Amino acid sequence: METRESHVTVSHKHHVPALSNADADADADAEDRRSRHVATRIQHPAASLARISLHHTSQMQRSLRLAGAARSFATAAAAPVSSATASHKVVVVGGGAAGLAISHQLLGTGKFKPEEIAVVDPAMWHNYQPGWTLVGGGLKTKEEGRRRLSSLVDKKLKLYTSGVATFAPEENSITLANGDRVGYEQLVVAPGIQVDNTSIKGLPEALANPDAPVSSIYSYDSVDKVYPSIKKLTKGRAIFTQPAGVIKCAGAPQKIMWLALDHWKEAGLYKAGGEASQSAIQISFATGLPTMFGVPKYSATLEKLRQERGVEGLFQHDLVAVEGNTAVFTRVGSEPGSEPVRREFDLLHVVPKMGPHAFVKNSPLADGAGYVAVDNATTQHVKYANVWSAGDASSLPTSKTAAAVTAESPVLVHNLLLAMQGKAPEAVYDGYTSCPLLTEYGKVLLAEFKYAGVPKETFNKWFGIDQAIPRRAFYHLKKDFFPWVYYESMVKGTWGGPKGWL
Ligand code: UQ1
Repeated sequence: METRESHVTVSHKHHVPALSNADADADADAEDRRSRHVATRIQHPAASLARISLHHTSQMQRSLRLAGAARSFATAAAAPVSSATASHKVVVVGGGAAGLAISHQLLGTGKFKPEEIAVVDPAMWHNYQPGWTLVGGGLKTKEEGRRRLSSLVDKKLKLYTSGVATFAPEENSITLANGDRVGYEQLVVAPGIQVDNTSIKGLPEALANPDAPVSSIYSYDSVDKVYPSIKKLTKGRAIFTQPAGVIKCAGAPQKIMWLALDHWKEAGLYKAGGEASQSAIQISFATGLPTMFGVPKYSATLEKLRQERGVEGLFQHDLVAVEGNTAVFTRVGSEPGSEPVRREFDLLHVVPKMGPHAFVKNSPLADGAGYVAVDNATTQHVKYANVWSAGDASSLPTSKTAAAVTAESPVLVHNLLLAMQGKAPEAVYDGYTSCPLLTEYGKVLLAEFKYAGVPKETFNKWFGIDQAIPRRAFYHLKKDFFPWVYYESMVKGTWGGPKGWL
């Protein structure tokens, strides 16, 4: 039913959305992992990141009608200058994981009247991006992880469905793509980041070509190409890439590789171990980074797995182009003008470069890299005391994940409420983030760490468990519990991640 979609590129992102109850079925025991390759549905997160999909199917049209009215999805295109200037106590830019968690946590304090808090997001869909790895592994479908954004926004919040055109922090207002100006007392900027398929030459065409064995779990459109291409491969070279630079969920590029490896192993096409070189399929991990993972503790485990499983490591290799069946990499740190490395592939899984939306990057709120410049501890803007940011769009120097949002949001909310009373921020974010890293079907290494890559393991604290060891219980957290708690609780503002329910 998902047919072609016209993408309206919008400023916003969206984020993490999620899986649903439907995935409560599934797995339980170790033995039936094969059957679990069958997609149930879930889904994806990232999708919305930077774009929105308007489905032109009749089903969609019906849904739109049911929803009341089609949204405008206006982009920054010529917008009439006009309209009433509205004003709110708090304006939250972004209806992704951070924007929804924060606006509903604020609402949940009982301190706000209807429409005193507004959410701005032109996206029709909210996606559970952490579920996209599972879709790529054939464990869920992409449709099951998304929700209509309007269905996730409490009726007591005002929802603006036009994107942001500009920020005017000196005037305490923003301008929407449709020309409306919206004023605020406090502003939360959480529109996420965008996944830039055009950052790799030839990638958009290769992804769109059903015959090209090139796919990516990083966007809604391409995520359902991943598992079929894994299943289709019976011999040859499979390359999985990770770019240099900041991406969402830095573990995902290898999660999908570990699932594919496991699939091929089960199918008798890959011999993990000393005989890997004689396998029908050869696997390479080509990453812009110098190691398997940014945190030494987990990197050690993952590097050991890589070697044991016979996966070739192409470190500091940054994919720049896809030319037919050849992947072209620049060597990170090499002299300008150096010859690129060219590798032929029979399957290529690509993670494109990512970065801030232009409307954030080109605004007075951005730091040099284009992220919203906030204090690492308080989430308050470094220059404008009534501006806050969390989630992927923020400058918070941690790994960009939904787990990070669970810890950032209560800190932001607490400090914003203090600011409304004229008080200084006191809550502190320690950089907590997490990466539930699938190492095979049925096993997850649960990386959890704070600033500077220092491990902060929830289950180690409570039960003395070393989370660098891949475990089945963590797999169920990843596959069943997180998706469930995400839609059931996190986007409603009642989930504090490792702290449990708020
Ligand atoms: C979490 O709360 C969450 O969101 C629902 C995730 O995301 C998808 C996570 O990956 C993690 C690790 C958490 C943190 C929660 C616990 C219980 C460790």
